[in-house]
Amino acid sequence: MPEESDVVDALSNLKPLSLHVPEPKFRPGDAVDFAEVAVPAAGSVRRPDTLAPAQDFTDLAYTMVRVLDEDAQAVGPWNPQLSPDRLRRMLRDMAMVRAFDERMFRAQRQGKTSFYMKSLGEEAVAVAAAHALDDEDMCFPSYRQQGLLIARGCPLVDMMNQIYSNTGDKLQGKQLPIMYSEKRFGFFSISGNLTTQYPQAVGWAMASASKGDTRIAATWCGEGSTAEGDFHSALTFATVYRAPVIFNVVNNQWAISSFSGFAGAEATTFAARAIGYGIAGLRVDGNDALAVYAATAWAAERARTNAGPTLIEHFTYRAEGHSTSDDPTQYRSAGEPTAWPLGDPIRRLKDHLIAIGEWDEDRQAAMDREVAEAVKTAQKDAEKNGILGHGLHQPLDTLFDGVFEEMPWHLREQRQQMLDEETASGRPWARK
Ligand SMILES: Cc1ncc(C[n+]2csc(CCOP(=O)(O)OP(=O)(O)O)c2C)c(N)n1
Ligand SMILES: [Mg+2]
Repeated sequence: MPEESDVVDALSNLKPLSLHVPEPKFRPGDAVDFAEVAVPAAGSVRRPDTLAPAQDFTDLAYTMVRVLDEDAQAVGPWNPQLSPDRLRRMLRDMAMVRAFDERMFRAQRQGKTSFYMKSLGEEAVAVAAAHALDDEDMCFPSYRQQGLLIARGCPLVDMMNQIYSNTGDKLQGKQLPIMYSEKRFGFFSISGNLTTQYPQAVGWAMASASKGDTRIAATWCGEGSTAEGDFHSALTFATVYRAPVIFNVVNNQWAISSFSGFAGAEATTFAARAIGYGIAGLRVDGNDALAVYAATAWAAERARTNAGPTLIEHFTYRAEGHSTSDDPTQYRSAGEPTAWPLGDPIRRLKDHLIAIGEWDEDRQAAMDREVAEAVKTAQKDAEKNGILGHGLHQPLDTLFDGVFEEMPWHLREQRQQMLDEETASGRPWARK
């Protein structure tokens, strides 16, 4: 038996332990060079059968499905062979998202709303997915998939009313601006609590399957959000029951001011999270609308034929701040967005349409004018219902509506007390 003092002596010969703390490559003021980001050639990745067992193509979690090549041609086995009409509609939807973002960002800066979040540079992720899914499929998005609503035809005025929390807001001002809820468009209520949508999507998909329905679920979260426990419990349920669900991880490199390394990106890819669960994993060029479309269509077919869930990592870049409350110049180099090696998703699809003789610069310019005009007109209409601080809010007592089917006695009392106080104060909020 060694003496206790012998053990202490032996340990004292070891090197002290140390922690690895990830550090982003570039900070404000640094020159940016993304040469270390591996970008495989378009068309170089094989496309397995949608019924193949997940363990047969684990390599796809470490490469990148890409369709659009350097000459803007669509190449390789993942080319979804879309009609020019479909390509033009996807292009227009992405342009509409960008125009909408631009205008609502400005509205926030003008004090018309308290908050906004752009999806600049990530438009293909939501828009191409919406085109590849059936309209009846159920989406469980995060706050950066406004492209789903726009591609599914949600009226812009309805989205703006929600952003302004005005009298036209069907959510009665109960949700933070941009946290839409649109049952009509298969768009589940956005939650500010990251990744809660993942287990909800799995539950919905399991219910769809257990009822013998044909609809599948798709959900989205950011790469930072994969660190949440909900992400992992959702994947466990999904693999056990082979739930018909598509998990999208939007790896836009940043989670507010935390870079992707803090969610595990230094050690492996986010698509590789699928492997430990025995789920199909694909890693996709998120700025290539055709690759996003193809991967989503592949995963949808897999889910719809009961072959199980798929996790898709969309490799992209958040070209703007996290939200209007963020200032990215404080923590990352201003050179990053322009140096990003995968380019701009709208420009790439536009170049492709031009390369195949189905588009030109004049039509692009006309389309840009047309979407900007549509957004402007919708904004005028929405502002008739009120903007922040201009009186036309939801009546104060709607605060209590739409939560309980039968309002409990103590809330009825509180509501009455509030109305009495408002009436006594002579302020114009109270409805009755
Ligand atoms: C459970 C929880 N933790 C923290 C936050 C604060 N928060 C809001 S967004 C965000 C960053 C998320 O980054 P990511 O998942 O990469 O998505 P992205 O914003 O890049 O699309 C954080 C930390 C939150 N809303 N909920
Ligand atoms: Mg992110």
